[in-house]
Amino acid sequence: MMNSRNEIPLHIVSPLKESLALSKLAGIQVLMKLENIQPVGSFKIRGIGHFCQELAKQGCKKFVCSSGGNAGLAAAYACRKLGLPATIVVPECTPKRVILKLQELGADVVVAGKVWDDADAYAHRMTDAPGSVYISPFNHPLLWEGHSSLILELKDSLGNQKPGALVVAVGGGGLLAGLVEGIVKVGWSDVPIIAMETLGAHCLNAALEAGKSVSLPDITSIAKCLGAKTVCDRALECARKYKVISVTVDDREALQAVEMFLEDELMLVEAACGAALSAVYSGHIQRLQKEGKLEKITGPLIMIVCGGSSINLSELQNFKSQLGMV
Ligand code: PLV
Repeated sequence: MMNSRNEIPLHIVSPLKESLALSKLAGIQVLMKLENIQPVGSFKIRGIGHFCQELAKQGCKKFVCSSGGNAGLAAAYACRKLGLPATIVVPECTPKRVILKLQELGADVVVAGKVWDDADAYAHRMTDAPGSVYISPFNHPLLWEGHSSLILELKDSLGNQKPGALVVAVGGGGLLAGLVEGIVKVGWSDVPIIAMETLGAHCLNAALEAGKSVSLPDITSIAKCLGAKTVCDRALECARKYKVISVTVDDREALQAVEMFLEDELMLVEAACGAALSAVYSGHIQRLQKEGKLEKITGPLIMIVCGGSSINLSELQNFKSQLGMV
């Protein structure tokens, strides 16, 4: 997506590729939108890159971003490209490796609080004083506009074909809000979106059940990058207004999906992304159709492979033993 000044975006046009393994399991064609190969490993650069470019144009000189990891990496990368300083505030559960990556990108890193919400409160305090701009990992119209570029690309790739459904992981709901913005822009607003969360990070599901915005008491899922206690209002509004189907999975399903995806596609993604993949690996798509909650899918199923850098093989092993899977 080119913005008003025709600057080159900081994200890449990601490949759209069929997964034979996922298609076989789902019984319909599954196309993967490979956001895991974006600069710094996730879709986040779409929204955050756009946000930082726009605010830099307005004269902002310094950014502070709270993050579970991936938004911070995107912010650090964007600021490096723009030649501006970035401070990233992450919770204590953030792996050392991610902190090192952030520092290698030239960012200052502050570790504050147990979960993302605590780090976020700290980042807000840091930006109370004038001079630096707060970046939310998911809650800003510029982020949603940036994320909507994913759908514009999809439209280019698919031509006249319309997706049967989209599958997406939900944390604070920024990606979901961006996808909805995109489908409205291209005239696909009737395409169902399967919104996947892990239990213990299921803030959208909890809000939909309660019929209003609610906060989870704690984040207990291993998918820390889905770990916002409260979903953003815009995502909740989108979930009510459009065909969004909320599904929760447990950590084991998400991790199993990560492992199977590694075997099938030779790509390693975070548990946050495993939550989305488990829609097929755990048979939720088929179940929803059987239960009549999802209409018959006529076009390809688009799996948003959101990615994530907070994982390596030894961490995957650690999570497996933590969950009694070895
Ligand atoms: N992660 C945010 C929020 O964390 C972050 O700070 O990085 N998939 C991956 C790999 C992610 O990193 C995230 C968000 C999501 C999915 C969910 O996106 P969202 O928050 O826009 O729904 C607390």
